[in-house]
Amino acid sequence: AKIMTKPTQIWPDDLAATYRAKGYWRNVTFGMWLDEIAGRFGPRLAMVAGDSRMTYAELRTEAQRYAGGLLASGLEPCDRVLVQLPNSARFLPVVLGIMYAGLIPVYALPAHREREVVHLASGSDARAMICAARHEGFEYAPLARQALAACPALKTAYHDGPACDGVAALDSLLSAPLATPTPVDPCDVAFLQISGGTTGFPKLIPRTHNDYIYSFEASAGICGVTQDSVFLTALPAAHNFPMSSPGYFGALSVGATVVMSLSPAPDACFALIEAERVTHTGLVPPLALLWMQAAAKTGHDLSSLQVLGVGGAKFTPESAARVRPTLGCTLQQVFGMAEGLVNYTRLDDPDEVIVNTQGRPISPDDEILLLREDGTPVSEGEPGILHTRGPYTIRAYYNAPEANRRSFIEGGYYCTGDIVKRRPDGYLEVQGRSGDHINRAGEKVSAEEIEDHLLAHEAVFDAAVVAVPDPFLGERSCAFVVTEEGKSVTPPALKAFIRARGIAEFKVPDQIIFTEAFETTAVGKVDRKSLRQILKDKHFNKE
Ligand code: J2J
Repeated sequence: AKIMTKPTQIWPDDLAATYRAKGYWRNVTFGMWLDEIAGRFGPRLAMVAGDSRMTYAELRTEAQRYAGGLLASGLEPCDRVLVQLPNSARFLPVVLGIMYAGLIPVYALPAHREREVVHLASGSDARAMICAARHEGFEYAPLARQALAACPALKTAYHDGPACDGVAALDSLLSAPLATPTPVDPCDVAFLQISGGTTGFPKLIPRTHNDYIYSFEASAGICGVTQDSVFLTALPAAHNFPMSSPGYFGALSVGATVVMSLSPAPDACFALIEAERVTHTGLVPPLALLWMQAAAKTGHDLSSLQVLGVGGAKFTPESAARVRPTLGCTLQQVFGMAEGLVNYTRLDDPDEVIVNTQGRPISPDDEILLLREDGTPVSEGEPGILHTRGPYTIRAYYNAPEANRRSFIEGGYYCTGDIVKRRPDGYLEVQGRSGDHINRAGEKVSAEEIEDHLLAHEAVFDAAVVAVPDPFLGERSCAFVVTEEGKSVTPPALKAFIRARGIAEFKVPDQIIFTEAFETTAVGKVDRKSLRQILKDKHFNKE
């Protein structure tokens, strides 16, 4: 029997009425939105990806053909479709086609492997999945077969290649175009995204048409994206940052051109910047550092670049100050999250603000609370844990009652876990975080999830994973491991074991330290959070 737990996202009536009255929620679905932009910008260039160049009209037709094929395959409105595509020419037509058909994309990263894909597919009851044939040396068909075998609700997998052994060709979905979008409620969930998360099980983030369209349309304005802009998608397109801050959706909403790069590396991107006269892009701090280094010796003309958004992890003031001198463009700091709230420095802010802060919220109706550990508000200027609610911040994760009790407080505020200071001018400075994850070059890795993988090894008695400052990655992961008595394992063997469990490479610990039995304090056993802190202090914070 088909499982029908339709994802929802509900704001209280009074707030919803306010968001509507103030025009944040336009009551437009992604399907209607695609019709809108195709109507307004039809003959303009919408997308460049490899050899493919598509106008807005062509992008819509291509999406309509996927939509027609998906519905002809037997999928019904609200069914979930897992998408695991790199930044190829397929990405936009496929995800827009899914939404045009009234279906719900579930975004996986190309770096995800069996564990993550199965978790996402089963957690969302996905009925179909669409993946690449090959990307960065990895074949996706075997992964798709593993997912089909592990997830009973998952009936069909398509890959971007010829049909093979249980996996259909993505091209087989290109059929008669669906003339009009399948009607869905703009308050319904448009897609599901994976959260970085601090628990062992990544949660699913349900974003609605209304809230998301507001977030990227408002972002396009704040980021200075216009019809004449060219936006480069350098980061993996499934991430919220390149999707919406302002992202390819923000760019398309104003008639700009979106350029897709299969790699965020300077050589690939610099060539595209020069060839397509790219004006806007977004990067995580380690990539921004790499680009600044490479710009000094590049032969490519980067003069078209106007705005570089940097976010996902803290960008130090020293690095921030080097953006204009090295890349010749304006830096825009972006402090956002897939759960909603996005803060930007404004393009006309003084350098001091651009260099030292992570910006202020998109919306006047983004409400911010800075609380102490005990839940009381901090006094003016004191750092606190950021809680927020607003017109595009979720009120709950999908199907996760326990996580929801931990992550949302009275009034529906989302607890970001970020420790933030608010300046008198309203700008935020990110100081740290209270949750136990590793922010590895912008990818969030849950300590608990990796500990569980380590514990699965027969020689591992106990494990604790911590974040360690890293000059390039921002943070790297270090696993402290206590072995079973009489057993041993080498770090490379343990890494190989973790990798073989089928997880994204960025989750494999960067460093492994074997240690004696974990300390317990005089009063007894400590909780895992304190244990991680004790280990970290002992090994890395030696003065
Ligand atoms: C410090 N920490 C930051 C920043 C995010 C735009 C930009 C980023 C994301 C993103 C996003 C930070 N300085 N400038 O979705 O739309 C950390 C915080 C935050 C977490 C969210 C967007 N920018 N962070 O990174 O869902 O800890 O979204 O809570 O991946 O990244 O991670 P994620």
